[in-house]
Amino acid sequence: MKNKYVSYNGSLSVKDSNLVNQYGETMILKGISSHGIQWYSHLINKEKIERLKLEFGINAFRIAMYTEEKGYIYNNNLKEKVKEIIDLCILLDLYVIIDWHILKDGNPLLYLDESMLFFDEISSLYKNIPNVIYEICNEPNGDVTWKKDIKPYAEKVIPVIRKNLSKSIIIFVTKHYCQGIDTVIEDLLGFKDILYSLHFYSGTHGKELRDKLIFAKESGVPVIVSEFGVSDAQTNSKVDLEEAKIWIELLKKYNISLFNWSLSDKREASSIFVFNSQNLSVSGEFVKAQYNNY
Ligand code: IDC
Repeated sequence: MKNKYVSYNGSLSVKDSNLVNQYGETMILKGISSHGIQWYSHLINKEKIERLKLEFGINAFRIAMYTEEKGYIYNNNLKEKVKEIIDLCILLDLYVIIDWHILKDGNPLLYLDESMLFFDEISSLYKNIPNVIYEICNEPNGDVTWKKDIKPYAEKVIPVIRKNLSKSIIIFVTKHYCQGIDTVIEDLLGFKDILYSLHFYSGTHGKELRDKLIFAKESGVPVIVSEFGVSDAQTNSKVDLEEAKIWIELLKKYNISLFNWSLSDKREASSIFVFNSQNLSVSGEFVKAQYNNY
């Protein structure tokens, strides 16, 4: 990879089980995820994103658009915010993930119609723009299964995007908060250029989930870590940097793209900034150091 930005790498695709650029060279996306844009979009501006580019060396950004919790379902104006951030990322030569951030709404089928309309509009608007990557679902959870709910959702939404543009990376989930990377191999989607997401929080997820990742990679599953935190997943109250290091070493071994949660200064361990400040938190400093070495 001569240069990590969009102007060089162009339109991405999946070859064998790896992410590649327009020349077929291995490609790694190194990014930060926003926090929920219904709460923290004031932090997403040119100055901050340029700072992340310079200090963390990111070449990608993820826009977390929650559906519930005062998210898109209740406030369609968030779509305008999404477009603004996409345009900013285009200006800064970055890849950008649009994340349909289901969470409390554990079943992606709940807002299927809204999702189809949203992705139809966005993918037709950004048809010829190689920057944009579509993450059509964040983390399914609760009483849902791959066969009954999760896969059928993908089979409805992906064709909507593909009708507007034949190429572009689409990120799809694995079951139970993206912890099921070892089981997708049994029933892969029948579409090209799909990356399957694994999410980890180093204070909660350790060797057991890493073993699933190793199994998936060795079986030829294309994987992306579209969200990880160096804190625990539930209380988000303290970091676990030792475990995070082991994780990042493993991702490096397989050239896996990764997105850190999150660009915020909320009083929680995974925020990259200290509460109410522009100073990097313990998590922020750690991720910055790791990224500069990734
Ligand atoms: C958390 C935020 C927190 C917010 C909560 C809303 O950090 O401030 O109140 O969502 O429900 C995930 C989710 C991500 C979570 C994060 C940490 O994708 O939305 O963010 N997490 O709990 N999966 C595992 C952990």
